[in-house]
Amino acid sequence: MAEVTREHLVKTLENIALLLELKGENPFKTRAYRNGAEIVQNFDGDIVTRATKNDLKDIKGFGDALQQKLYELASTGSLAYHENLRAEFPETLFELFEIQGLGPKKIKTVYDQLEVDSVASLKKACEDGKVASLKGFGAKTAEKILGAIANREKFANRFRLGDVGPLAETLLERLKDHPKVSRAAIAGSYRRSKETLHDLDFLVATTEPSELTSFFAQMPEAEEIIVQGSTKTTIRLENGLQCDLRAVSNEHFPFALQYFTGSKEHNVALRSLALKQGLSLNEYDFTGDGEMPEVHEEGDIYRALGLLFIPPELRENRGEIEASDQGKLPDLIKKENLRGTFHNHTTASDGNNSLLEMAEAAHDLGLEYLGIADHSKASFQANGLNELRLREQISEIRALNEQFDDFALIAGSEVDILKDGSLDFDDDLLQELDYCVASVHNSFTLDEDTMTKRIIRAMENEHVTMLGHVTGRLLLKRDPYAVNIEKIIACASETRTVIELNCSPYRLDMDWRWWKKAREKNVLCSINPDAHRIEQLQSLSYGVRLARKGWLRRNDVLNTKSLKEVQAWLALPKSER
Ligand code: DGT
Ligand code: CA
Ligand code: CA
Ligand code: ZN
Repeated sequence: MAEVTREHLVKTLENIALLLELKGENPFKTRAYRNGAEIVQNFDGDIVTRATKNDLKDIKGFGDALQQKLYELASTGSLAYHENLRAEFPETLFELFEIQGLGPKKIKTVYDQLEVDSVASLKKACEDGKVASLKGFGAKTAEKILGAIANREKFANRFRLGDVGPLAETLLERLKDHPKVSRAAIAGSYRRSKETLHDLDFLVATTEPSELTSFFAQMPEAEEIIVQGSTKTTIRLENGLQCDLRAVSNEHFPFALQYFTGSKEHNVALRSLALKQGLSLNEYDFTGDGEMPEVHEEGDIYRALGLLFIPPELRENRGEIEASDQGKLPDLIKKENLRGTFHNHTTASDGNNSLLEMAEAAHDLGLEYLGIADHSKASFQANGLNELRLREQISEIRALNEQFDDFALIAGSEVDILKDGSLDFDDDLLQELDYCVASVHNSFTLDEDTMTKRIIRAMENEHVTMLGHVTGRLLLKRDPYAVNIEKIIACASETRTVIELNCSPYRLDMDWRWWKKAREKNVLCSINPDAHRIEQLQSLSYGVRLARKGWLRRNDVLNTKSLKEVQAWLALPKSER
């Protein structure tokens, strides 16, 4: 049985509510499940353990039926009632829930009246004008639905870096452990640390290529073999992710690694540089007249062209070849440089671990400090803290800090930027905090100018240390809201406001393409996990990868400062930072 999490409980209850709505069941029943989902979401304590022990009686809002279902779900990992409900509908119908802006009411209408039961049939019904003529729909809605379908197609077959990371590394280790493999790597967009990827490009050096391609195709994770050849094979994993394996000789390995790491644009530029020097570069070799440079590893290829080694993250043809040529490549930040981190949640708002658990986990990772930033009261759906609860949390943090000797919690808040750019707490309270992250969590549809002014107003506040998840994007899920990043960076520079690099695999926001510009304007970055449970502190490593991709060095990142340094820095007025 897979580990049951709070999210699993919440999602199942919400899904039941949706299915009941589709069936046209009475609204009270539907609401009971939706309320139940909310209670589970916000419960202050270990709800999963309680449910596993059927110890839910004294929790307000759970009827007997709901308690029984949570018990079954938590203790067995599945719920017969839910499975049965699902079985009443065609499996493809559930695709419709992935279409943004299409709620259960609308799904029910198209299902009942047009017999739409898949994305394909919905698309057709929109194109035929049938959706537009439905009561309560209209041409505008039909058009929006088509847009959302196009979006879904655009996102299809792409994967978030953080979601594929653990499995990618497991498969790589397996290849490295194979006795016939002398070197192995993952090339492609994964090695370049792109935020989303289409497929993984494994590479091995071996004297037995066909043995390796069959080994790869026969791994238990391979759901389907798409191509199997003697030097190249492509498989599909259970989640749909494709993996290429190329098996090459040890001599060709550096060339293959360079070539298949890409990007294509970087390779094109590199090849034309080589041609100017009379060398032709391909995925196997240098060729040309005269003596060829000796190449044992990838770095030798760059050296042969008179360049310094270019870290894979920078290979996007965005100035890295020129910088390498001029000896001006940045000395990129490393994971070990991080001394602490900011923006983390606890059970006080929508997190899953207590202050102490979060502190211990951060300490175990070798960090010297952990900035707490639970939600503020306007984020009621995330159980945001009001003034009283925040003040209690500040005291609790101060008390805990008395117990630690080589570690400190830093008291903060993820304060909502309200629609007009004012903050959810007044200055008196913000002043009591050690730091503050300001974030947008609602009114996403403002036009660019209004949104930009809204955020700028927040950054102008003396107590706003940093700006959280700048664009609100959720990778492969929700587009960024409209905001002028150039102006945000200029304002961050003037007001000495830090910009966060949110490490959640869904966010990785601000986008890596902007960090070089921010750095040129002396804007500091804070690499923040936005952790809602202790395990999510691990996503710091993705943050570092994206920071590297954004050309950031150690000194460009606030949380490379030691605890003492960061405390001194926080004590300065913004203008002196
Ligand atoms: P993606 O879409 O996330 O899989 O991105 P990549 O960069 O991993 O792309 P992929 O898997 O198609 O190819 C891996 C690398 O192989 C790519 O970054 C550069 C190299 N490559 C592939 N096709 C070409 C090509 O037509 N010309 C050149 N110069 N390089 C190529
Ligand atoms: Ca790839
Ligand atoms: Ca590929
Ligand atoms: Zn947030």
